[in-house]
Amino acid sequence: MAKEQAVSELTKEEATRELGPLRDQLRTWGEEYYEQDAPSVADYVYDRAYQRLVEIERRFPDLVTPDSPTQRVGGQTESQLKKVTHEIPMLSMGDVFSPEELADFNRRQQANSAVDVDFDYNLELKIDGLSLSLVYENGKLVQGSTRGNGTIGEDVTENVKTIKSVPKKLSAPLSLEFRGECYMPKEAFVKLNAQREADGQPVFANPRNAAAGSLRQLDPRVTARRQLDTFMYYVPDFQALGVTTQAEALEKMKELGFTVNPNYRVVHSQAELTAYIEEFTAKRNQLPYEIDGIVEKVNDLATQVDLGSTVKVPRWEIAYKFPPEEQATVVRDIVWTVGRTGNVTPTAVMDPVQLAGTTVSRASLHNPAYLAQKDIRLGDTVLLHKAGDIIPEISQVIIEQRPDDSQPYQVPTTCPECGAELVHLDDEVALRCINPMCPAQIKEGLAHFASRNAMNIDGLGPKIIEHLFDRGLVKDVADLYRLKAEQLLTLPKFGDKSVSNLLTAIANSRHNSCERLLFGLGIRHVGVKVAQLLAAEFGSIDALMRTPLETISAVDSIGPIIGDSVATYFANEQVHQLIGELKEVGVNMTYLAPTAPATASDEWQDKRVVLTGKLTKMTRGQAQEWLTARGATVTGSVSKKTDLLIAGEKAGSKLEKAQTLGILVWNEDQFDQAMKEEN
Ligand code: 3B8
Repeated sequence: MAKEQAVSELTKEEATRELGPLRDQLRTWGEEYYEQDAPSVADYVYDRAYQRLVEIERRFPDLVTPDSPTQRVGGQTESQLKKVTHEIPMLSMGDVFSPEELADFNRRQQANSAVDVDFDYNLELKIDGLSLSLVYENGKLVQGSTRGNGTIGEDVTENVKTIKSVPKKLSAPLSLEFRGECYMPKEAFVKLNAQREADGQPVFANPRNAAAGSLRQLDPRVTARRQLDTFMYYVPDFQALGVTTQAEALEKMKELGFTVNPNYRVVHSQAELTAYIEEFTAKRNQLPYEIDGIVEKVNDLATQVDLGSTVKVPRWEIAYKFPPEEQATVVRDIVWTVGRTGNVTPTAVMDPVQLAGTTVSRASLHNPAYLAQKDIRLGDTVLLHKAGDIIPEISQVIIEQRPDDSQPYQVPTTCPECGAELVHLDDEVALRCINPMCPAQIKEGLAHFASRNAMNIDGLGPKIIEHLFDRGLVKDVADLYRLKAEQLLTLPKFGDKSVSNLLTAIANSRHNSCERLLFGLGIRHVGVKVAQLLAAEFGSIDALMRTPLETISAVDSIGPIIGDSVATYFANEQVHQLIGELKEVGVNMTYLAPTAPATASDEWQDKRVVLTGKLTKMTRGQAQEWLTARGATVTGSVSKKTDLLIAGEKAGSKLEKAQTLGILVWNEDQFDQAMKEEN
């Protein structure tokens, strides 16, 4: 970065020259941030530039213009949501960037007040979300709104009602407004972005943008799926609550049913203030939500009133913003990987650096549009940070350090795995390989099919799938069920035991309830929950295949996008063929509704069980006794009528026969577990 000239050394001409572009830049960034929920730079890049504008304007007050970004309260509102007027304006907060500046602020605040004892401060974590106003009448939630520009916000009442932590009814019949922060937990943010990337949607830059984008939806069903959460922290009319300090107000809000962040603390001295800052600077990465600083509030509410507010910010509170955790490094390569859905994503490979506790050398660049917007090139020095404290992300290129011979990066036009032409589907930002025979997609698809939430085939991970695919043993998911022991024995590090375990795991997956298959097929927009809903609603894959689009879309919380995706998938002739093959190899196609916990006698009554191999945790006699006591029949040979084979060590021909017949197989541990659970 060009070394910035200190504001104190600027001549007025230099300041004038700098102000125009600086304000333009801030306006663009502000629009991206407030209106599109999609900033192109990290927050501290914006903060730093804004801070510089403030300093220049403070030094040359006659250069302040009414349209300067410093003269606006909050962001603009520009959306299709209904507008709400805030009777009491929703202010933002002033900020400082070092503990020294904070101490200065406190000295000035104290000097300007009539009170001559030292203030008690209530310290709170600064949650990185968006401000939320909740209005209650007689204890009933009647309105939820965003800050908007501070005076006019957006009506998000229906959306807010989908947030679990927002009480629809208070524990007392109050008519009052409450304010707080709406945020997205880190984990939900990571999952949402992974899903969006797979769906070809642009990803959110950080949890706050994800929260804003999720709350400001026209369709509350979208909000409902986004796992938003809240921490409430402010009551404009505190007298109505009958409290005298901020800490009491927080406690009172808890009693009323709100969620209040538990990490607040009243401090009485500079030493305690410093200790709090140090404690949470160290803990911030462990918290399940993102914080970007610490809020300091004068604890006594009457003193808050005395101190009052400027047009933009209260004088009784200030935010201390954490220094950015960022590292400079050099981009050495950009690699492209093909996902299960054909989504081809770029990843920057950089010189490794330490960042927020881990070594980082890769950062997703998401899609070509993102790459182009940031204009990231090979050889560029970039600043890295972690979005949501977790995901490494390039915040900006340091243009001044770009090599002279640098060339814009050329996005590939063909699939790195199969060479097929890459395309953009519909309005997707994602680049896709739409070759159904693309090996990368098939392998990813197989791994997804076997994964824990899908068919849950233990031991069938990506490495083994790679081997099976490369040897031509498995081309689609039905092939998995046709694998033979001899074939698996040719895999590296595979012996009798591992072969038998894998075959058993594959064979057992035939008995899964069909929502696992439905999810495992990898239909667009069909996640675990949707698969469960569809399976429960229609009862079988066949029934679902016969169901028209309108009927699927009409299912509660399904809707037209998912409905269309499912109907289109099952209209495909190749899909019919695959389902046919899966039936042939004995994969269950029906929904096995989870039953109420079976009573001991129920579960085993009339079951035909075969014991084979050597048992180590019990004798065969004990196992037999336990089973027959519960109404099961223990037989000596495996047939189509057998319900379960319990296979101990060195199980031989009976195990093989059970596997060919598609009979459920347990190992001794599974049986032992079942015995324990029942006793
Ligand atoms: C008054 C009080 C704004 C805020 C406030 O975690 C006001 O208190 C505010 F005008 O924005 N992000 C907090 C947080 C934010 C605010 C706050 N308290 N803990 C936050």
